[in-house]
Amino acid sequence: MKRRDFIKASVLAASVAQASRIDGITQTIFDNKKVFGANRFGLFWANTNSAQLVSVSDFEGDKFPNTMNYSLPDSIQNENRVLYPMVRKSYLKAGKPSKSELRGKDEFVRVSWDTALDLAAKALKENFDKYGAESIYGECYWWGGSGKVSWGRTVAHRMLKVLGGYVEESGDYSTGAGLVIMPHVLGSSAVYDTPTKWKAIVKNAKNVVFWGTDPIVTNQISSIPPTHDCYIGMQDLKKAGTKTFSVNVMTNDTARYYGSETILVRPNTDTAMIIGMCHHLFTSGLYDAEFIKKYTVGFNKFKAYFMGETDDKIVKDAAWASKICGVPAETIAKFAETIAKEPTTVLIGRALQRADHGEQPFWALVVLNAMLGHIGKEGLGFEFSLGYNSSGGTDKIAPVLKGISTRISEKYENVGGAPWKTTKNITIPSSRSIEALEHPGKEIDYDGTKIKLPHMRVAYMASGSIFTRHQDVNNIVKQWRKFDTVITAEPYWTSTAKFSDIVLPVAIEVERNDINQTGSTGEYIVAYKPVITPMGESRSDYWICQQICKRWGREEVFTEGKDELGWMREFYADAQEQAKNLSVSMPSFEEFYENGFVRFEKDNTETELYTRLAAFRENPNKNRLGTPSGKIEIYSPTIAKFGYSDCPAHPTWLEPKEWLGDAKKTAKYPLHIVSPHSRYRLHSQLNNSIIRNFAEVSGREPILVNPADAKERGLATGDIVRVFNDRGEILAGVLVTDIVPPRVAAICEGAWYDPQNWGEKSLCQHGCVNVLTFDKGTSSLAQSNSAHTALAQIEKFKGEIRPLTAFSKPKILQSL
Ligand SMILES: Nc1nc2c(c(=O)[nH]1)N[C@H]1C(S)=C(S)[C@@H](COP(=O)(O)OP(=O)(O)OC[C@H]3O[C@@H](n4cnc5c(=O)[nH]c(N)nc54)[C@H](O)[C@@H]3O)O[C@H]1N2
Ligand SMILES: Nc1nc2c(c(=O)[nH]1)N[C@H]1C(S)=C(S)[C@@H](COP(=O)(O)OP(=O)(O)OC[C@H]3O[C@@H](n4cnc5c(=O)[nH]c(N)nc54)[C@H](O)[C@@H]3O)O[C@H]1N2
Ligand SMILES: [Mo]
Repeated sequence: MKRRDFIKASVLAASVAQASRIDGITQTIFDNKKVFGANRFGLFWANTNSAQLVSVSDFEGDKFPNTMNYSLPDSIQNENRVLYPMVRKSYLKAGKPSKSELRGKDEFVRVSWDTALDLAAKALKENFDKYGAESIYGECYWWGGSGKVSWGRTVAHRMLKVLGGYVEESGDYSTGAGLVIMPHVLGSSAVYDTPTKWKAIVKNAKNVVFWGTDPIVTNQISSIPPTHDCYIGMQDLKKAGTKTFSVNVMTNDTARYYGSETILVRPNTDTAMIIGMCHHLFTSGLYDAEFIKKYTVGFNKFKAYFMGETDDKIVKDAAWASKICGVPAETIAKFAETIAKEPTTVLIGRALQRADHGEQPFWALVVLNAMLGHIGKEGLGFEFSLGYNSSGGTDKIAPVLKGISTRISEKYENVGGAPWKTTKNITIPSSRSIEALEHPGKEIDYDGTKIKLPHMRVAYMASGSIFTRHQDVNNIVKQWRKFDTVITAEPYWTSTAKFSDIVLPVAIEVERNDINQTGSTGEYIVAYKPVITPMGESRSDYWICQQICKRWGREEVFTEGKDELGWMREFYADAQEQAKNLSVSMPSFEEFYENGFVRFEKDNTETELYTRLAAFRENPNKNRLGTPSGKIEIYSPTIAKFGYSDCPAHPTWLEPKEWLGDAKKTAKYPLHIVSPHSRYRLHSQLNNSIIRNFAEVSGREPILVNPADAKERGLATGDIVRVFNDRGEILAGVLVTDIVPPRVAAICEGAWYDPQNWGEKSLCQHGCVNVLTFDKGTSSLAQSNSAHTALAQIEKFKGEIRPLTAFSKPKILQSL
């Protein structure tokens, strides 16, 4: 088959939605194929037979292939795929919003694509026309699907921009507090800046501190297909025998890989420990006074605070810190001394700031590093970004692939009054959506401004999973009813899909066309191809959004006359142009598409030893930071002006809303629940697949419990327990282990939500940890989520254990 014909044929295979599977199978029986594929887990070979994905095998160019991808055939060809467009019965009957209290209880009715799209397009348009952008919740979120053309999040945003505007969230759940505090401290968002290279760290560091980070686990996935080069650097670090520390609430995989000296800190108390270290460095004369003088402002104000010269009169020494964080004072002092005296790199994770007052530990860590004085020396100082995205490997000399955006071409200014030109998106801080549903019109503080929470009426959900992502799930269930219409584009019957009115079945990476570039070194430009026929009638997010725009008479505004392959060609051609200037060669599009990838081989030696803030260290006048002073702000006059009691003007220890030091609260709920990211999935993704069998305990999400806590409660590994607090209750499977210290219990985020009764404050039978967490902004500054702040109690579950329903389909009617 000629290349062009091959492309046409595969597009056809993907686009004939009603094609009979039986015909497909008889035509293609025993046609073993090995096709290149890529997704957020990595690069792989997809082995197909008879139009099915039979297995996934390692791609040679992926340095450390991610075993998660082996579960792909099971997760993709799973019985809980949404096969057809569906509408909730009461909604369909009325042809408009109806009986939202029956969401999650009503049956779904299979409908044609036309019916589903008509209803979705109508709900969006009518509400936008009547109530404006504030009525449309279009945040969507992040981790579902990928690609430069048909990623659900971007195309949904583009579609809602074509409508005129929508409600979006600034920042993110990952590092929302860091993103807002860092511009005040370092003059840039910092958390997403280019990170220091592993090579530079391995070459120069005598100590590497993993502070609240577990990169062995979290580097497995990436926002763009990873080639996992980071693990080369991480392996080299081990080979070099560099001393490592892990400051954490448990002994995590990274600490075990390196055999790190683990300093166990009480959850959410790192700020106190860091301030205690600063006090010790200052009083013992071990801090770098010259660095502080040359590169920072406001040290004296912070010094007065930790020396007990401010209103509270408390000397914040190591002994003071020890009482709060649980680390012996001598350990705090010795640790501070070691990392001050020897070349040290501090790698900072994000869980630290996904907690009440999450701005503080990030700020405090920057200040501690300023006192250590290593910042900007080759491979040394602090780093926020080596815990994900496979970062820190050697860059390739490669073009940068463009992608579809929400920018609407000026060509279409005469279409439909071009509402996107006159309307503006409404932006609320990340994770404040449920608060908006609960209190529309309420004014909240945010980074020196006031934000009025919008009155949202319609939700368009794609690429995200709110019931596993967001905090206080029982409250989500309650507030979610306030939406008149919920439209969800999903490949699976997730809880979000089940709690919707209109469900649009989505084709995922191996079922559709797209293009992407690998991260973080840029080594490959990759093609996503429909290697199997999309399940049921599922279609790409791009196609879905295009069809909705078509119903508003604005199809071309969305497509600019291009289908997915058309966009792929355009982005590829742009990369070819760049490649010419870089003197690297790229094959024709057809050749690239057939092959599945193009590789850029040449290392970029210029950035090989890149170190964060090296330029600033070298010349602070020429390379001023973006802060008002141009220096690191230990005290921020800007934040002082905001006058927030929950985010003062220098790093400050503030008690979290719930923590182990609060005797009154721990009397009832004595355990701190932390919810790290799982090595067995990407948030909630893959939890519906066979990989669950490697992770679960007694068919539930595991809860890691210390032997002492288990003994006190008569618990053994394999027991099913009820984990509860005032917000809710979940079941989980006990794993007794001293990986977690006494009074800390860990349940990974992302287990599918499985309420016994949809709609009431219900027991989750499966272990979705966010039933227990609370929904509160970190502070008036960032208003990000506080997912890692939660106390609870555990007891052996004595009730009836029912079969799980999380992974089953809802009741489906073939017609009304
Ligand atoms: N307690 C607690 N909660 C947390 C965290 C924590 O540490 N603790 N971490 C937080 C963080 S950092 C994050 S980033 C969030 C993650 O939150 P999300 O990004 O919401 O997480 P996912 O579970 O990956 O959701 C992706 C959804 O997209 C769907 N999907 C897959 N492919 C496609 C596609 O091609 N198209 C469409 N339309 N959908 C698709 C998947 O089935 C899945 O339902 O969770 C946050 N929540
Ligand atoms: N396999 C896998 N990898 C992922 C993801 C996934 O879902 N699965 N998600 C990706 C995403 S979206 C993100 S944002 C990143 C998240 O990256 P991180 O936020 O860095 O990851 P977490 O697992 O939440 O937490 C990292 C470590 O912090 C520790 N910790 C928790 N609370 C505290 C505390 O109070 N103090 C200290 N010192 N340590 C604490 C945890 O025990 C854990 O070892 O990971 C990315 N990588
Ligand atoms: Mo994240």
